[in-house]
Amino acid sequence: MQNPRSHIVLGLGATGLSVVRYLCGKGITPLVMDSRRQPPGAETLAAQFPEVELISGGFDCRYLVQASQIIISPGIALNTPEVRAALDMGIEVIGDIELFAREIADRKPCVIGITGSNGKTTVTTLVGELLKEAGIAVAVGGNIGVPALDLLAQDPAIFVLELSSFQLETTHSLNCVIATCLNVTEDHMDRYSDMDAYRAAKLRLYHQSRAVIFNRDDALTVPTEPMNQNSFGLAPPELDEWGIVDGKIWHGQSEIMPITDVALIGSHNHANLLAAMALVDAVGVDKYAMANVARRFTGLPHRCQVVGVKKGVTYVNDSKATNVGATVAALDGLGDHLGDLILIAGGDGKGADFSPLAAPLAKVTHLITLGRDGHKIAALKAGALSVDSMAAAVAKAAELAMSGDIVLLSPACASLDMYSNFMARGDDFRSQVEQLDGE
Ligand code: UMA
Ligand code: ADP
Repeated sequence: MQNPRSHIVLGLGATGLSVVRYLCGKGITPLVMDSRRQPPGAETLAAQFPEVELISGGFDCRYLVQASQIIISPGIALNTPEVRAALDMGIEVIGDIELFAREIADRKPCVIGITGSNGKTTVTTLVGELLKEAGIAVAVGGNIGVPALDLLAQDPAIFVLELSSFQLETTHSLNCVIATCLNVTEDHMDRYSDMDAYRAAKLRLYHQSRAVIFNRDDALTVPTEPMNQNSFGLAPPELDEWGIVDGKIWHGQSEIMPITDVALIGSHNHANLLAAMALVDAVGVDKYAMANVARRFTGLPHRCQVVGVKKGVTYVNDSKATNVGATVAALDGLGDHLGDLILIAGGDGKGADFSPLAAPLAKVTHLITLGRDGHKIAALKAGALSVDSMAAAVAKAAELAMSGDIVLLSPACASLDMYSNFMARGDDFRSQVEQLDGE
């Protein structure tokens, strides 16, 4: 009989539950531990897997050091003392993506892997849409929301996985058909000792892929050793690269489409589109399918998405810009637009250094700030206006804007000082825009 504590699932939540489902499906009953007193998923676990024991409110080292395998959730750091103790004893500690990789190891490579600091969800979704357009059966998951192991039931031709640095730390044998690291900018510094460690976690993906696509405009994405590589970037391409020439997307010597036909806005999103095209090219998607999707994919909610045009003013919701890097990208991406740019920013800054915003703020004609740390952003630009609600911010922006201008909500901050999450903040912005006069 199986030792009931040979497999320990560390962390419940979405990942832990998917691991329990997978292991129980294989006839293995794991022990689950979570440091939280009431971990999310506990009720589901009790209802669907009454035979699985859950220890909550802490990790019990006595069991951990006797396990044969520990499957750790991405939200738990590998240097947690109890986990370190198990690692020091030589016990295998892996993540859900590694279990997934082992399950599909006998198949020919069938995973497209996507990582990066910003743009992962956009590119992952785009890749899924491009494959569907080409008639390829696809399952999309990972950090984007559906745990990878839950995708196995769908048995598609291609799995598209959004992968966080946390997930990559505990993944060793993914064997992607192709993979990308879109960009590397500061994030999750509470989990990493420095940028090198964060970057190294991301670039682990390259070593688990037959071919890699890097970003020519971001030196930190360039592979550190020779491999089967190609690149995307906003400048003209050389050889077989992906890039832009005179307002048109090109793949090497082949013209794909004019940028004016692309529904996504902002040059960072055009970079995302190039990355997605480069990835699906490797599995045989043709340029007609690429152009069809690019013409209709307007982006995901809350990520530089146009939510209305009123009196000729375009309103853009980028509420997902919860870090400085994302707002810098939005300003760089939209800053070359001909009309004025009016920015609404601020919220819970999570202790971030806002100084990288100073230079891109030169592209902004009017800055309107709100939220707990709005004043820190306001201090970077003379004449900034401070308001105390989204309604006031949108009303002020509408008063200042003229036909041809863009009003951008891109807070560079988390929303938690004023909203339950970034979606609620973006929804408030959209509803204030909808209430403005004009078509
Ligand atoms: N936690 C504890 N104790 C535990 C286990 C978790 O305190 O014992 C905390 C973690 O510190 C974290 C939270 O619980 O704050 C959630 O962690 P988790 O590992 O249980 O998360 P899951 O519910 O399994 O969701 C995870 C990803 N979350 C994280 O990596 C934090 C989800 O990405 C992902 O969609 C899901 O697996 C399916 O793959 C979310 C995310 O925020 C969107 N990711 C980060 C990001 O995108 O920046 C990396
Ligand atoms: P992720 O899944 O990596 O968080 P998203 O696609 O959800 O990425 O976008 C998150 C934020 O980053 C949004 O504000 C979006 O406008 C911005 N963003 C999207 N693509 C890029 C990019 N290539 N570079 C920088 N910022 C980006």
